[in-house]
Amino acid sequence: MAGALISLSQFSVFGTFPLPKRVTRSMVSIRATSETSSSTSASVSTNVDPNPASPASSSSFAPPPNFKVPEPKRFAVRPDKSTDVLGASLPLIFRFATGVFVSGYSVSLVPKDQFPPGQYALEVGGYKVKETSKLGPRPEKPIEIYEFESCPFCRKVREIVAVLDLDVIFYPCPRNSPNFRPKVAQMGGKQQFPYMVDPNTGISMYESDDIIKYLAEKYGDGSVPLSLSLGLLTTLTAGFGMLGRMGKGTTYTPAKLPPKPLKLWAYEGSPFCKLVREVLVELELPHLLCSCGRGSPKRQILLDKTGYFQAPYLEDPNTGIEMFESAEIIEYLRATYALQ
Ligand SMILES: N[C@@H](CCC(=O)N[C@@H](CS)C(=O)NCC(=O)O)C(=O)O
Repeated sequence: MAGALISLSQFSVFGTFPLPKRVTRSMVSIRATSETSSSTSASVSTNVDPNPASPASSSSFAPPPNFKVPEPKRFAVRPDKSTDVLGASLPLIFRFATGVFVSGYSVSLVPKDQFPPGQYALEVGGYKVKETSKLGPRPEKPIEIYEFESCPFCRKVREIVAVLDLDVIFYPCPRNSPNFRPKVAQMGGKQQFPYMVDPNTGISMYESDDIIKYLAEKYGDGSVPLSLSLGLLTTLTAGFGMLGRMGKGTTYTPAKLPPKPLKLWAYEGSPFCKLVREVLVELELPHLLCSCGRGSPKRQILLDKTGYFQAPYLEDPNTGIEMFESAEIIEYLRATYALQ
């Protein structure tokens, strides 16, 4: 837990705008919209080469008029989203739930009345499900990954990110996108995805299997889960799993590039989180993924911060919006950032 707290405290989006604890009514808040980008977010800034799509200042972003954050509804599917959620659940089957559980995951059932109040746990009948995991060394700065949602090689890397419970800044590189695709070519010599940069070691690399091995060795116990070690079969199942989404998260939708990365509490195995990620990628919105798979100590951090745990949870330092609920997050992102 301490490790997770340390790794998160460096981000200005986390430290600068604390939410009141135990918000029970709306569980979300809207902050002032006139922030400038002069805070200490240098390590996660989205600045890229000045070009037509260079980032606008924070003050040019505002939530849609009369925007209201919704109440969280755990495991509830908005009726118009049932097909989407079903399609986004397909990888759970093809990928044997890889990306749901953090490494070393274990559970124990504790009678409800013996469970410490305020501690995160699922409730089943009269019991609390206590979930634990075993994490490796924590990176001081978030890993940076350039990728896009519908790519099976990228999915494999996102799965190990969830397994290792890593925080990652994702720089989306959908087809025809103007900013981070060219940046990858500049940095590594070609447009191939995923591409990883570890600012803690100065190491950068292409090749999903090499990235997976590197991350597991550096930030895990060195072992790669079997489901990520099967070569072509791993890649094929990652690809088949995404058929239900028909290429969503592949192509760029013209959008405004904000100066600060958004922050998304999410994990690869959650279909609700996947739907939000697709839109972040299509709009080419850089985002700090705060990994919170089953067994992640960060579930407790989000619970302490908002009084509730549910993924996805979005924090947008460009507008001050903080919210649960995938369907409404998607609408918010499109209304705030899309140009068409
Ligand atoms: N209606 C919500 C449902 C989100 C949801 O239920 N997410 C699950 C993960 S797939 C969750 O947070 N479960 C709570 C838990 O695991 O404790 C949405 O669309 O965002």
